[in-house]
Amino acid sequence: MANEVVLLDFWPSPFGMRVRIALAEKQVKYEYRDENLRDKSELLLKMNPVHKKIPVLVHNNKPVCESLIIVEYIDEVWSDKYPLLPSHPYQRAQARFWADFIDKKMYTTGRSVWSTKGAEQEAAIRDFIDQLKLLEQELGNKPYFGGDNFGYVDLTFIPYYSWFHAYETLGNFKIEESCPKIIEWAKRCMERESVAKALPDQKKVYEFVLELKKMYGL
Ligand code: GS8
Repeated sequence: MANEVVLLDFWPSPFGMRVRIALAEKQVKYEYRDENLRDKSELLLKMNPVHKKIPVLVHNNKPVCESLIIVEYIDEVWSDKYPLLPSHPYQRAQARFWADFIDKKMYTTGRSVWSTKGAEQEAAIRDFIDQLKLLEQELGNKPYFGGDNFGYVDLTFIPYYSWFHAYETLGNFKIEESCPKIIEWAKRCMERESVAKALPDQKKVYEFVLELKKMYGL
């Protein structure tokens, strides 16, 4: 089977970064298309008519949508390469549980951190730190959420590291003070080529968040 792979993405998207990391871990060659989300391409609207969101993986002209579903698809299609999900059903269920937790919480809480002020922002920061502490507890003394190997939960969570500087600067707090092990883990992940190449520079994301704030009049 020919493998024509196109990724519709947007560079600061933590959801897109997950897919970039997965494709890199599997050594899949693909065409990267950065979308303008203010003026979406015909291809994006055709490939994701339901949500009209990136990322979309177009594999041999067929779309797969939603980042975590895309990552699982990649793991199944390129099953001969570096495994992302654990093979044991119980461990797979646990990995999906934490990926789902990250998916439900990080983006929205992170957004509250950079988009609010005063007491509302203080509450958002507390919430954000509480979530990181839960994740830190789950990590324990393991090098990765996946144990000895970088895997599905690591790949789901690490994209937010590129947003940490924006959260910290706009919220005036330091993640490392409350969650040092999360920062150690993030730095360990950044040593992987797949991660280092997929994540944009933290300063660039910060500039992007400033633009977003201006755009939304915050
Ligand atoms: C979220 C994708 C998403 O929010 C996933 O893939 O996991 N649950 C989905 N994509 C955003 C860009 S990142 O903030 C997007 O495409 N937004 C365009 C829009 O809402 O119009």
